[in-house]
Amino acid sequence: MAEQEQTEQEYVPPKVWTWDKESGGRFASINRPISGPTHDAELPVGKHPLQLHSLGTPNGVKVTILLEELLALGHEGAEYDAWLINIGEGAQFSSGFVDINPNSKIPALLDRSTDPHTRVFESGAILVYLAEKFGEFFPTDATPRAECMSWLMFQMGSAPYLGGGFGHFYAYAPTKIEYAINRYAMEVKRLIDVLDRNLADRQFLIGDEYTIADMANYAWFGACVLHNIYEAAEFLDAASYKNVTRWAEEIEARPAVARGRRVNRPWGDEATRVAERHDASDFD
Ligand SMILES: N[C@@H](CCC(=O)N[C@@H](CS)C(=O)NCC(=O)O)C(=O)O
Repeated sequence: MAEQEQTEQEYVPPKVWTWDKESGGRFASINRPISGPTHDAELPVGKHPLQLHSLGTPNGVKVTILLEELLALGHEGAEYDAWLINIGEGAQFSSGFVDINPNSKIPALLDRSTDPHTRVFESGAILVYLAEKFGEFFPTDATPRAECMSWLMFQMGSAPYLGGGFGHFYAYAPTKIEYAINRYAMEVKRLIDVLDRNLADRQFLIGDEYTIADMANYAWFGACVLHNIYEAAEFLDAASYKNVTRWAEEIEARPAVARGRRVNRPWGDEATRVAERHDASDFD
């Protein structure tokens, strides 16, 4: 620890940063300071209009939960092919993937039912696109719509603190840096408390209606309070957020949510994995 503190104190940033060594943290091998493709490869195309290229992380499951909810309501046009993008192997840097997401992050969607085809990247944008396309889970009246958009953007803005900040420094960084862990633990606890207070007298984030804002926030904060993400539930005292826990449990009990959580998940219990989804029968 003393050695670690000393190293941090001794580091004097150079005038111009250069990429001369890997950070050593988990996932370091896929981090680069430049964007764009690393190799040529086409994306596969399935039989449905909606082609999702993703992985079952919190950002990925937001979209598969919405698609399964839409299908549960009978929207046949929401049938989709979910292809696996293995980010650990750099599949997000293929030329085909970069064509639909220049930011090389899952999830990315291609809607082939439109002319020209519509590409959508950023999970929040995909949720809004699909909710508008099918007229579900996104209120049309201005006031609840603004409330829904506000909680959706709250989630989009907080994921980098929860994942990129807290998760990275608590679970993935090569050394435990007290300053960084304190900074992000403080912010993450504050964010969960924002949700907890809002949910004290609301069933869902905007009130009585279940929306895309719930799906997005559940994917990340539900993982915090129900699934010990980053193995930090005890550290963050997640159980103390009673309203968030009640809300997350209610969402998780929905059959469409259970299906959405299984898609593009090549890890975990073999009986429940659905690495790629092309048909409802893939869940059998
Ligand atoms: N703001 C983006 C974040 C997406 C994101 O960070 N995806 C991660 C997996 S959860 C990823 O693809 N990482 C690959 C990489 O960083 O190279 C969104 O919400 O869609």
